Amino acid sequence: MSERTFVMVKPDGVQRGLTGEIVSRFEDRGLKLVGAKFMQIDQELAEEHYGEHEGKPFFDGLVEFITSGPVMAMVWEGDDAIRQVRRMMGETDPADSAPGTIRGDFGLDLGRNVIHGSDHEDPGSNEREIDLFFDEDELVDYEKVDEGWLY
Ligand code: RTP
Ligand code: MG
Repeated sequence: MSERTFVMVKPDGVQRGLTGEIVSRFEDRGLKLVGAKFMQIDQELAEEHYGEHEGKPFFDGLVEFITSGPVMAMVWEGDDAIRQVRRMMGETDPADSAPGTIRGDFGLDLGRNVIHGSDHEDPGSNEREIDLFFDEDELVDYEKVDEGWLY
């Protein structure tokens, strides 16, 4: 089933110049980019985005990190996109992530793990995150020239 997922290159990924590499991986996988925004997240947005983790010991550090520099916020579309992106990302901790995954290839540690993707185990998190970061008119509906071969 075609669906949309929210993906973000975190401040460490942007600072290290990994944005293009990460975009390339999703393009190569056949996913379709339908929205992108280069931005810096403020405290309020960070606390809402990571609201599920409020009260946990790592919450304040997580908010501080995600607001520490620009991010590339994106929406990608394709069949089973939420789970496919999570598989391409690897595990939360880069140390547990297989080589070939984004966190397995580039992540440094649990905090600096380069990328965020909507949680496929939390239904609706994709739509909630997309709504949080994008207005409806910032998402682009279009067909790829090679429709039939790609999503
Ligand atoms: P994300 O939301 O950023 O895509 O990461 P995730 O789904 O793989 O992991 P999640 O459980 O949602 O945690 C969000 C971020 O919080 C940091 N974290 N630290 N025990 C800890 O110290 C701990 N657990 C999680 C990670 O940076 C994780 O990406
Ligand atoms: Mg998460």
